[in-house]
Amino acid sequence: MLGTKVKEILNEQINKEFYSAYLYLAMSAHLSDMGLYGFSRWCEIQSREEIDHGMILVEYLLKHKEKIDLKNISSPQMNFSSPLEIFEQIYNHEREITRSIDSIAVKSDEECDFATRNFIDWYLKEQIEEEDHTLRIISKLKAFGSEKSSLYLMDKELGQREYHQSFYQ
Ligand code: OFO
Repeated sequence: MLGTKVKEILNEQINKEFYSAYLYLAMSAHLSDMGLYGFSRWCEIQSREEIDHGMILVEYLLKHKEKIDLKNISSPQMNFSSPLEIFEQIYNHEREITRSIDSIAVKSDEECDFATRNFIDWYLKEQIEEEDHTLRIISKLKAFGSEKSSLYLMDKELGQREYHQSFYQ
């Protein structure tokens, strides 16, 4: 049986993951409008991964015979000024998600819900990767992003990203 508070914050986390998917989709659409199709693809794939993250939480709750509470998803910001602004926002957003995952780990410990404490490790690792990838892109944008030819090459590189469905094992 899962902890009472843990169940609540897992349901809140489902909402945050689906909101993240919305946010990445908005960014992807904006980048596509700017003609940066590789950046756009990167964000679109991230949006799909966020849906997977939400679904893994749903499946986890269902496996434990717990109730799913699907809350409203807010509209994300739709307009941005530059790829650098977008990736800085992504980094800040992912830092907040990390804090939110950390608080699930803390709650699981407080409620002696060791199943969830173990489960949430997968998300903690995922956050380390996401923050790292985003910071690398920000560093490159800061170093070369003002040159059109470099931006073109970065766009090509980010466009190579492939979608792999995320699974919790
Ligand atoms: Fe952006 O990561 Fe989900 O959890």
